[in-house]
Amino acid sequence: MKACFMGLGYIGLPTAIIAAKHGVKVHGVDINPRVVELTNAGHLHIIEPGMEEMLKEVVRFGMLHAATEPEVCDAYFMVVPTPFKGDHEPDVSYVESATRMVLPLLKEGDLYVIESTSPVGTTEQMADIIYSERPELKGKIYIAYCPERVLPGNVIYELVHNDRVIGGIDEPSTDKAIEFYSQFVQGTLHRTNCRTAEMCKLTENSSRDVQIAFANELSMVCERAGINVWRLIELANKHPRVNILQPGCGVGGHCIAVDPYFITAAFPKEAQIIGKAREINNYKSEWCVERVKNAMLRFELDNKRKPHVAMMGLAFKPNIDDLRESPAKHIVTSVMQSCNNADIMVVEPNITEHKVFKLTDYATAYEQADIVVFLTAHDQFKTLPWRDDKVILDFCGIFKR
Ligand code: SAJ
Repeated sequence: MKACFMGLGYIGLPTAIIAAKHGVKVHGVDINPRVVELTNAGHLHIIEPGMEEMLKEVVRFGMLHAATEPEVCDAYFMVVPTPFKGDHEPDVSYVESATRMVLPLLKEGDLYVIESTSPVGTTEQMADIIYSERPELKGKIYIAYCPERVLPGNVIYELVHNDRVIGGIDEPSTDKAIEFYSQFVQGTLHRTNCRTAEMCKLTENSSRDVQIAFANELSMVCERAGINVWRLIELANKHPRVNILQPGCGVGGHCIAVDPYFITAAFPKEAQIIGKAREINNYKSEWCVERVKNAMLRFELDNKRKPHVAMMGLAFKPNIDDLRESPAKHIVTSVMQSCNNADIMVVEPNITEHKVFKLTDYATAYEQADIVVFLTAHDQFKTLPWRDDKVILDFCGIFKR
């Protein structure tokens, strides 16, 4: 069995490596020659604990080879980005161009799978493209959708142990895809059709977005009402059927803040809560910016000098070094721009340098600042003592006060 992975990014590369480790001969394809070069040299171009050793091993044993072009295989996996175009409209052009690259290579009995997060109907759309170019393959190849669900940082474990949803364009396609994934997935492989599988991925992340929006909304209500939101949520969660998530400074990352738009773009009238949750989570970041600016003005009025401000955290969630789509980074940038680069120290303990921000050590920044703004709940910050002599804006529950 030889498999071709189109896209060697945060999901495609780890999946290709795990498949190779389980005896599948893998041909990995990326349009970026540097990614191909690094991969063939056994160097991981993404950040994922434990993955590089595995890559080195599969490359050494000749189980994984990367190139910029696909070659004849038995199974083809589309693991490319689905970004936005215009106003949050999903853009499936990468899926389409990856599909067109493998189209001439397809032969009877092959499996074609889309893993990329995709709007409902994409798998059928790609099947139409394949059959219009290769009508002789109709009913002779297997086409399915199988989204990934892994949490960055825990990919090695989750790729193998998470349950997966697999939806073919017909029953034999679902069977064939299940047969492939069962080579390395120990979680249950749940069968469905391709439209449900596409919607399932979008639903999982929208559900989390809606739940976080609820927590964020509560945090804004509670500030008005003079209630400690952290304690409130802790108490409400004592109810056996209530499980509220934690408020923060907004929702970031490349999935939860993105995928709900794939539903709202296609179903704007029906998807009311999903759309509103996106608005609330985006608004929460602007609300935080206003709070910081107001605290700085108040300090200046009271003390007749500009404050030293520490912005604690740039990553999009705790204990990672990933700044993509980070609300913390957005807040730091907005505050710096509106305050004409006043004395603002930027802290991110998980990275050593940044091309825009000059970074300060977290303990030094905490010590020197008059106003401390907690944006990302990194573990290091939780070791700091509460200080009555500082203005502390704790948007992510470091002190839960
Ligand atoms: N967040 C909160 N409050 C919370 C939990 C999270 O504000 O109580 C914020 C985080 O700070 C972050 C954002 O939400 O800014 C997203 O973080 P996350 O940990 O919820 O999710 P991701 O983006 O790292 O990964 C998600 C996962 N999906 C779900 O948990 C439903 C993961 O399983 C998916 O594979 C991934 O999206 C993806 O690729 O779709």
